[in-house]
Amino acid sequence: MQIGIVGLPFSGKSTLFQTLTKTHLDPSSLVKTETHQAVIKVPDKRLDKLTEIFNPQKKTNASIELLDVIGLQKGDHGSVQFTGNFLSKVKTNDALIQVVRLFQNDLTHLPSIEDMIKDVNSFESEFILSDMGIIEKRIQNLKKQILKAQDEQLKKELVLLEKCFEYVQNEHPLREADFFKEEMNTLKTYQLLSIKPMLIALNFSEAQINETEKYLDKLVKMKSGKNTKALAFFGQIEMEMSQLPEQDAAEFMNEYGINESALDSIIRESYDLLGLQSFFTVGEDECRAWTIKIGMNAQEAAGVIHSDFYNKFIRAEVVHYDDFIKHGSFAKAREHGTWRLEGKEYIVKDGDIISIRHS
Ligand SMILES: Nc1nc2c(ncn2[C@@H]2O[C@H](COP(=O)(O)OP(=O)(O)OP(=O)(O)O)[C@@H](O)[C@H]2O)c(=O)[nH]1
Ligand SMILES: [Mg+2]
Repeated sequence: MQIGIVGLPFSGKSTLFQTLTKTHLDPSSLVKTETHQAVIKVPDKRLDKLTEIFNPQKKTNASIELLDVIGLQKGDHGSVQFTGNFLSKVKTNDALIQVVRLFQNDLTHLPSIEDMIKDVNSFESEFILSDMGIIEKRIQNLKKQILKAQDEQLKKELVLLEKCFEYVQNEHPLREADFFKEEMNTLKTYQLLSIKPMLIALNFSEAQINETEKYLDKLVKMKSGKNTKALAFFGQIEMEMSQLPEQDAAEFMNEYGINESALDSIIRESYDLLGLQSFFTVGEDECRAWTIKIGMNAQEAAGVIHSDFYNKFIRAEVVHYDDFIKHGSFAKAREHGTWRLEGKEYIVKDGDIISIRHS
């Protein structure tokens, strides 16, 4: 899974990237022509607990690839201008985090609610405009092809694209539209932008800690459509915090009244947006969290571990994390019937501990 951090210049993208990846970028590398990329571990207290219990040689968290996307310029009237470099980085991302500056410093004024709305809208317009161009071109092409050969598949695609065109023409992002799974697969090949799930991350300074709700409420009213979420974070102090030892960071957070770190909340919201969940495999060699789409069955989940497990799947031994912890061991969980065998059609739940039986 790959998530791109986008936003206007000076909004705090690189600050958030450094917070989430717990890295420290050389200031000279923060020039606008470079894109930073890193893999982050998805924190999961359940995996930590399982590791404590099994004491394996290796612990492997689920991971997300994160991109700090650079290459944006602000146009004459405050509008955003997408560059080729920006588009090429962003179009393959599974989801986007848009950082919006709401902090003030020596160089900038304190943004108002209206400024926030303008920033979010100018970005959205650009996404929609870019998609409109792609869809329009494809529609023209399809019409030509259909004239030559009456292909039913192409006709179906044309109907789908005309529906999309109407949507963007009415200035709605495609992420809010309803598509069937098959339609989604077709649309994936176009690498559209407004279809990507979007997390809007409002970057406040710590002095505004009591004001975030006001901004968030307004934003949620304006952008309450499907596949969009919003949250507040405190870029500067959270970056400093992320570079402290864990214990000190916890005290620091307490002091500022921050309940959840940006890392935790952003990952949680991203999982939610993308319809993702985790299951675990445990053992003396490795305890590991795996990421799958909600709704995947046991055989599909086995395929995420290894394609052989998909092809040679027989059964899955399953116990939910909560039941395992409640009963304390596999044997006890079995006595209570919570550790059991499931067939390939079993729909995996978030927090299931699974062992695959294969031929
Ligand atoms: N006061 C304050 N300053 C911040 C905050 N977040 C970022 N900054 C500062 O704002 C400046 C820009 O932050 P960056 O993270 O580099 O912003 P960016 O979006 O990556 O900028 P570009 O890559 O140039 O588009 C830096 O000097 C940061 O230290 C914040 O929450 N509060
Ligand atoms: Mg930057």
